[in-house]
Amino acid sequence: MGSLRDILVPDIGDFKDISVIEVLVKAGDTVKAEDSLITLESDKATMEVPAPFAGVVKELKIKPGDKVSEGAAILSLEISEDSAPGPAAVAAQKPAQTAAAAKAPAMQATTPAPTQTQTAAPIPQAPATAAINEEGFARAHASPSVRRFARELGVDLASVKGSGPKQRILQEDITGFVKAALAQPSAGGGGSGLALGLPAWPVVDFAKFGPVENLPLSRIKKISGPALHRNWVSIPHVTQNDEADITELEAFRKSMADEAQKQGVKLTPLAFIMKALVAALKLHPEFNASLAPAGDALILKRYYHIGVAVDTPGGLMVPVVRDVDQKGILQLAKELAEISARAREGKLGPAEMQGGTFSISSLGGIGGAHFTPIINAPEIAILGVSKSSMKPVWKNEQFVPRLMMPLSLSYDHRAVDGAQGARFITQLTAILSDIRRVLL
Ligand code: CAO
Repeated sequence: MGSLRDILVPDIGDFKDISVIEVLVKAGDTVKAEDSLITLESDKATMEVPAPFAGVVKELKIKPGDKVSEGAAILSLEISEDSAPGPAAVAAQKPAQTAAAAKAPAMQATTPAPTQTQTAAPIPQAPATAAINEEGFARAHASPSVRRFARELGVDLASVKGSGPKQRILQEDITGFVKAALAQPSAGGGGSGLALGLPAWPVVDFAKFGPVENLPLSRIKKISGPALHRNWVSIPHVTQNDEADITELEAFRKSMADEAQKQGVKLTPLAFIMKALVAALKLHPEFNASLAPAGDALILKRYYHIGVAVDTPGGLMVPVVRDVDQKGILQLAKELAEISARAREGKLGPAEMQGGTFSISSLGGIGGAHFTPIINAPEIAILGVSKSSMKPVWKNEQFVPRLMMPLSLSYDHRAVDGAQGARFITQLTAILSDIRRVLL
């Protein structure tokens, strides 16, 4: 049996009747010397009172909301016989305090305790989940133990909403914040989705500078925007550009146009691109894949369902053409026309936009050369197609006019190396340059 001793509120400078905002222990708890017992809050700062000795809490003598001054009993502690006094006991039980930003200097001036824990100072972060805005962190209204807890989890207090009195951030606010962040869909492969710790978006009153009009985003944009944003910020994109010589392919397409038309099909380059793409995917299966949720494996798919971005009046939609490897060019062209028409009429069902293994975004019918398509997660890569044009190409010791089609391959660098990306696009351009290679 150890001796029973009352632990008192230590010298807290000139402060009197300070609120107890947290009691961090309960009867029966075993505490070590220096463990925090309570948090006090004046109008200038919050501070924690550490245990001067190790022992077992026998009885609490205060509760949150009480007002205390130096000498008030906090709890009775059964002190272990072998317990050496902690530095807090040696330093007359000075409380640990934290700066409440601009409020701090006054408090620091009154209690310059050598044992105090300056929890506002950077503590090395555990798994770095988010960048911490130090200024905002220091300004946040939270006790030292909550600050320490937030540091350990890499949570930026500036982003956490406090549910305590005067919006004080409590430990459960931090756990709630982390849970909410973890519940956000990850990018497949481990993106935690925690807040990025970026400065707030500037709010500008544009009308101050000239006439403005408010154009609400379409329903599709409102849905696709956050997904595009997630994919853009959580997937390390690399975009590899190239040009495919489609001179022969285009001649073949034109020679087939009448035959296709007789079957009611409009043959555009896209059906050929899809077929060439699947041939390249078969040779590079790591592009027809998704990262496993844990981010430690690639799930290779043995089916070839190609998503095609369709520009509709309401916004971008990506219907999926299934089993492209098992279909001929004319059938693909027919299906493309059908799904893009239905997308534009807003008649696509959700199932028709699921199950894609790789996507194509073709702006070839519009113009421009090369762009950075955003990967359609959880796919690994996406092919951007731009408008082909005649260019002088150096061939057999002379420049010859060739029809060149710009291609932009964006891939997830977590799953695919630069060399693989370059090999894939080189393979694809080779197939498009000689479409007979699809048969190989
Ligand atoms: N180079 C040159 N011409 C091209 C071409 C290319 N790469 N691709 C298509 N064309 C031509 C077609 O041959 C067609 O010519 P004609 O009318 O003279 O026959 C014309 O451009 C229009 O083609 P299209 O766009 O109607 O048909 P498509 O099969 O190429 O594309 C579809 C279908 C649905 C992909 C397309 O209509 C579309 O919506 N594209 C936009 C996709 C998009 O918005 N992507 C961005 C996503 S990120 O915001």
